Amino acid sequence: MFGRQSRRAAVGAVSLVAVLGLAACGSSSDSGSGGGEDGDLIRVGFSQLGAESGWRTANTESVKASLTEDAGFDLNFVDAQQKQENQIKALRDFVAQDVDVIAFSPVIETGWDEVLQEIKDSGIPVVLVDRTVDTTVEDPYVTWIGADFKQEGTTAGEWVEENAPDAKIFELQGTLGSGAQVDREEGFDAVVGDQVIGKASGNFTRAEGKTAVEAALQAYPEMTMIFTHNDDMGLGAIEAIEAAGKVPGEDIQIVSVDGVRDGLQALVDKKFNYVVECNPVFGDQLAELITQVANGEDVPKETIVVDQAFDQTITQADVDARAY
Ligand code: GZL
Repeated sequence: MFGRQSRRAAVGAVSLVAVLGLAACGSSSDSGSGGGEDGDLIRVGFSQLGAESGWRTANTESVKASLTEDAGFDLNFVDAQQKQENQIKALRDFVAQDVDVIAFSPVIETGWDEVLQEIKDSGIPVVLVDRTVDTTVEDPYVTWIGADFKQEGTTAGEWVEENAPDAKIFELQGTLGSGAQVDREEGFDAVVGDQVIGKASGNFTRAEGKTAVEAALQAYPEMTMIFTHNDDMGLGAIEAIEAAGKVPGEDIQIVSVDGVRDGLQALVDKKFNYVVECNPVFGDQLAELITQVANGEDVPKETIVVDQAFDQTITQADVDARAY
């Protein structure tokens, strides 16, 4: 596959073609799956942020199921256990290995300038996955695939505005500084921020979500609703609410994001009231993007993964039929 020298040459050639105004000579990779133009495996370094939630587990399963050797990939998949320093180390290792493409889901938006510049200097293209980055590095990645987090927050807020206009809301935030937390909060608060009485982070995990809600129940006895940035923290909230002798979904309503199986089961069980999906199953779309990037083809700057939303009309059959 491309070595760094040929990658730089390839980039130069495309730029030259663009300047001369000649028709782009994008290759027509007929594979539709992985495999570089020369038939070699595409060597991919993937830094996954962790295994903190049902969403992340489903996303990892989808990525691994698509980036297989049979599909034309040589995948080096590294789990960072939600630690940025582990991701930065993995990214530097991928540069040292001179992989063809680097893909990663950044645990938080900031702190990547140095390593993104090192990757850019190496000529290895970056495909950003799921989470977003806030960096001073110019043009740090070729393409991003993920969900519209701000819209997810807006959708949740609009349901609250329509169905619980007097709710006193505790906002259970995801990992502070992550794109998902920042944007969901922005979308939700723009609609019903005046109903939010308190906020705290549960770091997208069930255990930390439970701990945060145990404290919130003491601090905000007037609370009638929790908006949780993911299902896993919401499931921890259910445990805390029930331990306090209250009824989740009634005494304290729960609006959530993700739509993983356990979250939708809580909706069927009437312990959640509304769930906005954030679809983690986009491995095939990612594989296609990585193939196009490796082959030097033009790709869209972003690919939005389509979401839907669920209320308590969802049935057990609906939940049983879902892929994740
Ligand atoms: C969203 C993703 C978030 C999920 C959480 O695309 O980054 O991270 O909502 C996960 O469940 O931890």
